[in-house]
Amino acid sequence: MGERFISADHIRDRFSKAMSAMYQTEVPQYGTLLQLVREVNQQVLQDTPLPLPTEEWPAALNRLSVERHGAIRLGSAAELATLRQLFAVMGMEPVGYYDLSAAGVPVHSTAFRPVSEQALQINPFRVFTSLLRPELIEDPALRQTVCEVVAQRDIFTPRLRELLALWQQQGGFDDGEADEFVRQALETFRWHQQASVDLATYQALLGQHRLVADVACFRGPHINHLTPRTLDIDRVQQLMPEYGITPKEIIEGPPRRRCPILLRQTSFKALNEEIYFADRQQGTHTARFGEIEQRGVALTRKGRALYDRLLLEASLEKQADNASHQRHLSAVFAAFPDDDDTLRREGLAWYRFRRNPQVPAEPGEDLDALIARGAVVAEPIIYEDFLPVSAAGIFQSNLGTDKGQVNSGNPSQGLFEQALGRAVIDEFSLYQQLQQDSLDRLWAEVE
Ligand code: OOG
Ligand code: NI
Repeated sequence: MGERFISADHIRDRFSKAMSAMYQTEVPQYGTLLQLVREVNQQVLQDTPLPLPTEEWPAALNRLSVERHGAIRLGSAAELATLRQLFAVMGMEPVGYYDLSAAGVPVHSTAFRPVSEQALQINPFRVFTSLLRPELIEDPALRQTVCEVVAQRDIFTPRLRELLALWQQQGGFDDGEADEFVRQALETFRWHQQASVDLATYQALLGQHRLVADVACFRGPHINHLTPRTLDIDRVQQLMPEYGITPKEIIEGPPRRRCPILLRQTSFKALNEEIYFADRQQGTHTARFGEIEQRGVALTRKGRALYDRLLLEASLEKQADNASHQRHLSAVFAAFPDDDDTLRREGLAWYRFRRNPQVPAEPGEDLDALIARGAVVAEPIIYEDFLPVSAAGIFQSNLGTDKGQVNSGNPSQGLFEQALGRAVIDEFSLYQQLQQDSLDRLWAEVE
């Protein structure tokens, strides 16, 4: 890349900040939530310093302060294919395949995100991107209406399409082009108070499935939430009402633990917003909400299988409120080791290894011995992805209890990848590579 080009990581950083600023003006409660998360994170950091060498604090704190994910829902393969190019400009690649039809939601999804360690450190911005599956809409007439209204819209500005072509040609953007790209890209994610269909069509689609109406009735795939990362989700959940925000009842994901795993999430319910329809009638639509999350160590396939099994076991017994849900979850998850040493030795979670220069390494020592003597520190590799069961819980808390009529539980990764125009990256291979890279560096240092 020529020197005049701005790096993909910095374009992503600009974009995520512009998106956050836009969403704060669109949904003021999101701004309040950011403030609350900032305060709680500061408190946690005062009480427990980061478990990292001090020279790495500034980068870690910067990452924490910019860290967010967003979510959008697309209507067609063509939209997804162009969106993939838009995200590629920002170094965001499709990672993972999520089948939400299992939860009665007629979409399947991936997460666009940076993948290298360095890129994640600069700004780990991710966008959970869902694609509507019209084949799961049972009523043929409604299915046709959806496909028609989606085919008629262009969710990208003409200038954005020009900029994407320019980027392909040049292989990058200079400072001015990068700024213009960010401005144009933002337009795709903006909220539209005007629906592109009349009230009757909206209501028909709503009757099929709320999400179908959300995808098909607007000119663009408005960002439906942005999620900051907190270091103590239980505390934020508890404080939300004091800040005038009503959280959803249950915190999704694993229970609170000494060694946090995967990710825990909670949200506040979607706003009821005024909409003007194409036939000038007025109505309301609920789509946009707020969410927070706490991230822990990434699990191996073996660890993930154990997580899935315990989560299923816990779900067999429904609990009345969050406190009893969390107590019950903790009891079931007693079967999941809760110290880094066991998690690592049993191959349940991924770690990054680093030399501790204060303790000399003896020749010929293996990893366990080096760690036991403190010559090497095993640091959890953070989970950067999503959890389909949690996502389904968040979808459902916003969609209400009516699940809508869709055929459920048939993943179709092949169809998704065909629409995307490439294969999604397997998230486990990324974590494995991060761990292996750190081991290679370690042995190069020790030997
Ligand atoms: C996406 C929900 C998934 C998460 O954090 O699991 C998600 C949506 O509602 O479109 O964002
Ligand atoms: Ni989310």
